Amino acid sequence: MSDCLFCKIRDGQIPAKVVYQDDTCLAFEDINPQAPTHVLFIPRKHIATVNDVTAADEATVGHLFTAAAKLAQQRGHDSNGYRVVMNTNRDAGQTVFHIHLHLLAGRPLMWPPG
Ligand code: D5M
Repeated sequence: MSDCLFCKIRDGQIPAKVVYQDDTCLAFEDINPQAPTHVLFIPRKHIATVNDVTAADEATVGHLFTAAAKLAQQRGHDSNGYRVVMNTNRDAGQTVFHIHLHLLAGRPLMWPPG
């Protein structure tokens, strides 16, 4: 999608600190980190919100979780713990309409999140 911020990061038109990429997804540091580790995992395919995920996208979306878990393990967060979250629409505070899995770790994370 031409005016999507994360599509532009995917295409290299906007810089980002990319920490992982493969044929299905891209992961980069959040510009406004809320924890010592705050990485966003996006599918290469543009999907605006979780409401737009179809059965055909299940492997793609599942892949975001395995990629995030792998990075969490590489950074040593698997034993202390981490959070993966995907915000959807206004009440959840979604601001970029290309789905992204937040990986947050490196400090105790409050629950409920607010
Ligand atoms: O999360 C959207 C997230 O995207 C939010 O944590 C900031 C982050 N963001 C916004 N612009 C950039 C750029 N240019 N690089 C890296 N990260 C960025 P949401 O769940 O939609 O509220």
